Amino acid sequence: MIYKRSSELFAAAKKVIPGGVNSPVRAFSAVGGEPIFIKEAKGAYLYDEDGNKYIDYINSWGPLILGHAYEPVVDAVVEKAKKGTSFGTPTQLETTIAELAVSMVPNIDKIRMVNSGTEATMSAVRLARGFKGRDKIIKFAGCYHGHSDSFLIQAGSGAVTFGTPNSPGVTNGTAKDTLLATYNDLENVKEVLEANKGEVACIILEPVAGNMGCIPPKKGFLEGLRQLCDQHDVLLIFDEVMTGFRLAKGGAQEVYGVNADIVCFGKVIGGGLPVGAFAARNEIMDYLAPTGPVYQAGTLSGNPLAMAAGLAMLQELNKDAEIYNRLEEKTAYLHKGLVNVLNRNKVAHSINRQGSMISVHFGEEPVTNFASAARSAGNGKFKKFFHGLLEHGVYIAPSAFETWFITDALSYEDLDATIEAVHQVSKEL
Ligand code: KE4
Repeated sequence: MIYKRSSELFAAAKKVIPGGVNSPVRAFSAVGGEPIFIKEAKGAYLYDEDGNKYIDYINSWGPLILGHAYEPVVDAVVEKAKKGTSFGTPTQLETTIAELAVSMVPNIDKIRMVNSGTEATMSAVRLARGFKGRDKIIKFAGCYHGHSDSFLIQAGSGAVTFGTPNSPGVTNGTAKDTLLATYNDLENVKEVLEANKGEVACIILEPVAGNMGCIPPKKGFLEGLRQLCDQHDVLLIFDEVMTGFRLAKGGAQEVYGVNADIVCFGKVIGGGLPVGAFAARNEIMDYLAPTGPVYQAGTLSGNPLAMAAGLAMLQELNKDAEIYNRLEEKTAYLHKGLVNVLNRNKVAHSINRQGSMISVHFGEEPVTNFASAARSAGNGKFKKFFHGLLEHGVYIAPSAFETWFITDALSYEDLDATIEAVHQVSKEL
């Protein structure tokens, strides 16, 4: 592949944008080399500024579950834009999409729209702290909930002590209220709760982790968290920014049959435009301004243009239940093909999958938490794998800690081409 034009554009970008990107993971720092600049996209394909075509497994990090430039979404946005993009007033459209989301997702009565997944999780944690009148939260090492201060925390000295900042600019004052636990380890969560009795407002997690690669919850893990939250009077927050409207209409709550107290959304709910949201039963959501004392706000929250995209997307997902079966079948087909070629080339690997989320990990051990994901990511094979696939016209996330997102726009020919590319690349791993 020729990347001449992308390289020129990257040089220009770096002069006026930090690192040349508006979000760090796009800079290819984890895999080396320079990022490609995309000119346009349609369906399952990306077209870069040098005219190269790629089968896309990132899809803007999850939102474009039906493929790029999906016509019902594009048409809705174009029509809405002609009538104004944002008024800063209530609009009927916001009620329409809220009613649809509430009808699709179990265990929520009201939903508040925001502009990103970060805003959704940040607001959900503030609401939980305000509702419970407690300061501490528990999150899991390796789960990513966006870049608000309470989440940019790494494990503290002991397993049950408070966290420490993992970014300059995050204060120790903030970090002390974030406790770290180990994903898929209920005993550890029990320890942390016992060591902080009566001080924890909520536990927040990705019900299927997508930021350590894809890591599904072990059998009983989510149910166990629900029980622990009930025993300790703690709110359970599902960060479904990735899984919401992707794993099923009702997301992970529907798939696993476990009720969260607050659910956060992003990505798919916006159909490719900036939308995040958080939702819960009346008792909790009515604690939010202006009906309750917990403050939260946003100039462009629920703006008509983004709501038009989100509503068109949710309507498509709501009317055709077969979409989720097709996504499941395509992902299972890809999974089987990848196992075949990696085994044929004698490449030690494990593949994690849930619904249309899948990830490939190199090494012998299963990847079930952050530590095992980090060991697998550290063996250097992923870099070669990523660049080899890029050369074969397959675009996966430029980090071993990310997930592949399967879209309904992918054909079985695309999947076969991807499997063949992995076969060719893995010969050299
Ligand atoms: P945003 O603020 O980026 O919209 O959402 C934050 C967020 C919250 N929760 C989960 C589970 C998420 O995966 C994310 C964002 N995901 C990353 C990809 N791993 C976004 C990509 C990026 O940072 O550019």
